[in-house]
Amino acid sequence: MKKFLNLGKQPLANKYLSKKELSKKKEQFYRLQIGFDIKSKLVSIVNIVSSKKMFDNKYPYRSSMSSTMRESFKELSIFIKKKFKPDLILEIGSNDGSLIKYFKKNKALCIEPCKNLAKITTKKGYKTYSEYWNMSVAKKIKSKYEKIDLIYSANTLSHIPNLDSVFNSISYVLSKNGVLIIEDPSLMECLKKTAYDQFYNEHIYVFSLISIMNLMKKHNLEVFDVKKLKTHGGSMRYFIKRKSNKNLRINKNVKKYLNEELNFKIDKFETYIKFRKRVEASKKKLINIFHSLKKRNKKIIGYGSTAKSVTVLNYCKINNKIIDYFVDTTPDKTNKYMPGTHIYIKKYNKNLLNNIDYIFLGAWNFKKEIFKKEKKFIKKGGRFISHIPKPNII
Ligand code: JHZ
Repeated sequence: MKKFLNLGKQPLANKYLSKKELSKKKEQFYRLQIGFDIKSKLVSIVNIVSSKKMFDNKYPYRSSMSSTMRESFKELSIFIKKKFKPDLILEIGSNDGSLIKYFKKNKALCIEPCKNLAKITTKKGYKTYSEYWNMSVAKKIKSKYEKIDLIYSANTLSHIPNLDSVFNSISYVLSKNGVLIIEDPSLMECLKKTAYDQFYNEHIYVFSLISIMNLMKKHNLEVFDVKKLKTHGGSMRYFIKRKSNKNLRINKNVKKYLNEELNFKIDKFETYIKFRKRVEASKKKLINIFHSLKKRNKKIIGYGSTAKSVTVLNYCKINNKIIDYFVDTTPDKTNKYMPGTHIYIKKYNKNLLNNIDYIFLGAWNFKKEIFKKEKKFIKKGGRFISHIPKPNII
């Protein structure tokens, strides 16, 4: 693996601190470097933090916090039922049940290692295994359920270190003609938008179609369709089947998107060196914007205390002296402090936007949704700061 980016020492993105934890000053930092594997074309972080440290019984992120994601899961559930008519669906990384709630309880299984989240789907009546996805839980499932004909996993497989174990376990439980659907942020979109904040300790990988295809070859699986999504700043949904399954034809999108990636030189190391240069320029520009606004005594807050903004703010050293507070709707993030920068997070309430000059768009991936919601702030002359695709005031 060849390293191409160093994002410095970073705290764990979803470890929001309570006042007590803040005073203990025991926060842990990890070097965040990114590399490119010349052979497999896989982009991944270099130092991997153990899953247990990141995905515990207090994991705060909830996939149901935006209407964009709620809508995306609803649409997908309709599509899955119509197209694949699964008798039993298994979701790996079910979070708070935003997708699984559209399936009947006796036709769905959940895997969710974070106990606080697993409790939510269990309470709603879904059989939930609160375990990390691996062969041991796959064996448990296979011994109870004979035929799993659809496996779905969004924004989860990119968080698991051992991909061979991930796909061996999937292959073990997936029925002969079963379908695997995975979706994760798209590497090409990340590179195009200079969205270096897609890298944090949880995101061990940022997948491309080419890297997924190479991986699938090792497991006798193959991508038979790909869909581009607008979610999470640009994601890819991969539809995968066993190579031996000839019932499903390979859609021409696979070749088309693969060619797009190759034309973009996603398989060449030089692309990543250019990306690094854009990241460094982006850092300089963002720091300049914040400092010049602060010199003019402007009041700045943040909107959406995302994992992504933890990377940006720590990399650019923008702390609680520059951003007064963040607003967020997530119950387990509010009344806490952002990792590393210690910016306070307040429970969202539109009055918190009064008398604010600038808002840093931590959740830039929900720009459309947020701008629609905050029309009043914009009408009153309030402006947003975004670092995507280039640091700017909008
Ligand atoms: P959002 C997380 O990343 C972590 P993050 C994880 N590792 C991952 O892979 C991706 O998700 C998928 C808030 N918000 O989705 C809610 C408002 O307050 O971009 C969230 O805290 N008001 C699992 O954290 C945050 O913004 C709003 O109106 O980068 C969005 O977080 C909206 C729309 C959002 O993921």
